[in-house]
Amino acid sequence: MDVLKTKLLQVLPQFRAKRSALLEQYGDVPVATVTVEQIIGGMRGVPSLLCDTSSVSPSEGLRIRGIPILELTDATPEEIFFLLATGQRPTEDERRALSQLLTAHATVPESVLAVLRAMLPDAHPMAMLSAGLLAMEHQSAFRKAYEDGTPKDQLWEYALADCIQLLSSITGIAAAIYRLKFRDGTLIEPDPALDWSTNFARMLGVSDDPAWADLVRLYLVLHADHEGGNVSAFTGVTVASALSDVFYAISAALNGLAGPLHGLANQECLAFILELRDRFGGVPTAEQLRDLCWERLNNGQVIPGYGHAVLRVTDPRFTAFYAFAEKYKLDRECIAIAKRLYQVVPDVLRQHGKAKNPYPNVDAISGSLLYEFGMTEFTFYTVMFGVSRALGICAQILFHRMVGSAIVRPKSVTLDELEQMARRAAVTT
Ligand code: CMX
Repeated sequence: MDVLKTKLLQVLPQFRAKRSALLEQYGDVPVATVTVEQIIGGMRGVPSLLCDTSSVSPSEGLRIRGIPILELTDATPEEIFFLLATGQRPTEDERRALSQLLTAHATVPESVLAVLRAMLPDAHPMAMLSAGLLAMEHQSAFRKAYEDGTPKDQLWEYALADCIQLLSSITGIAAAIYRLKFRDGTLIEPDPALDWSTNFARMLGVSDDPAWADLVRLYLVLHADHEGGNVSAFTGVTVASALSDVFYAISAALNGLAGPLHGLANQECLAFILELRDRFGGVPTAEQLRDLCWERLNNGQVIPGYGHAVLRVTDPRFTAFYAFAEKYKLDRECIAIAKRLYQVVPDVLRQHGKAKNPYPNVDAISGSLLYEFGMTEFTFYTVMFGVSRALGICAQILFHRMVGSAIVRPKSVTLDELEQMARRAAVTT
């Protein structure tokens, strides 16, 4: 039995007992209210989803299973996945065993390569990643188990098998997309002796610098999960709640991550930084940046990499990347511009007065680091994000299958119904 399944079997009774006790003791206790503004405004802040893998607080940012992300910056992505899924950090033996599992299928099947090759030259790398995962769906152990009538409380075991298969393939698929689209089309074979992220760094073939492999590791750690309410996690978990398998669910999640207000923001952010570099012939002064930011805001454009739906402080993941740049003394133009923007933008956004959070999110610097090492094709950046986020969404789906969560089905209301509800509520309050 694989190392993760062994641990999950140990923690499964606790997960189920905790959920059942909550339902039994407090099932009908109201814990929140919802305003008209929240219903119209993307359900912002409504506590209506269960996500045990991670949490994001406005004042502190991301915690993975209760551990602040800044305490996990030396971990490998395998450790993070183990922690997300089980709630416990792995021992060294467990980490190594999981690493072997996750690198076992990094060679991309010919059938998947054929799909990638058949896509048009202007296909976005995210569309290719999503399609590549769908092309693997026929392998789903979960779908087969469901069709065979496996009892619902055992389905999680097959979801786990799919997660391992998907995660061990996604690095190879992503690297293949990069090589096919942006390099000479030759693929670099995985090395089974290397761990998940080092293999990914190697298969991309961007740089031999050990700092590059360290950056890919950190990138995959920092983007792995960000609770359950963001577009990609919510989408993935919702699709899986219909008992669609993990290949369908992660492919759907990636389609949401591809949006410019979500995962694509890192691409937009680097485009912004390059625009600044080209316009000012290098690193602009603080004054020039301030003027340019106001110009954008006055044109109704956002400042990419700044603001957040939940956070109200500098994103700790930005802080971790910033520290990485300092550690490796990375100070070429893009990083220098990202750092200078950090000195300027929060004040500008505060004065502008619209954004609830004037501070940087992770995207404000992540792309500049990739660019520094020679990954200059920024339409690929969201694929890097997607490979990482697949860890968290897989862990979230696993949790829901383990505890037997219901299909997601909130109630929608029409504008007229909402108006009537609001009128009635206004009279009684
Ligand atoms: N620049 C300019 N205006 C901004 C802004 C920014 N960086 N961030 C927020 N605002 C504006 C919003 O557009 C909104 O304006 P309207 O009322 O005219 O629609 C207003 O401020 C209030 O927005 P908010 O409540 O502070 O932020 P939201 O929760 O609506 O949106 C986010 C959050 C991230 C989409 C938004 O801050 C944004 O567009 N940022 C730039 C893009 C970005 O960096 N995205 C990456 C997010 C990380 C991720 O999810 O992956």
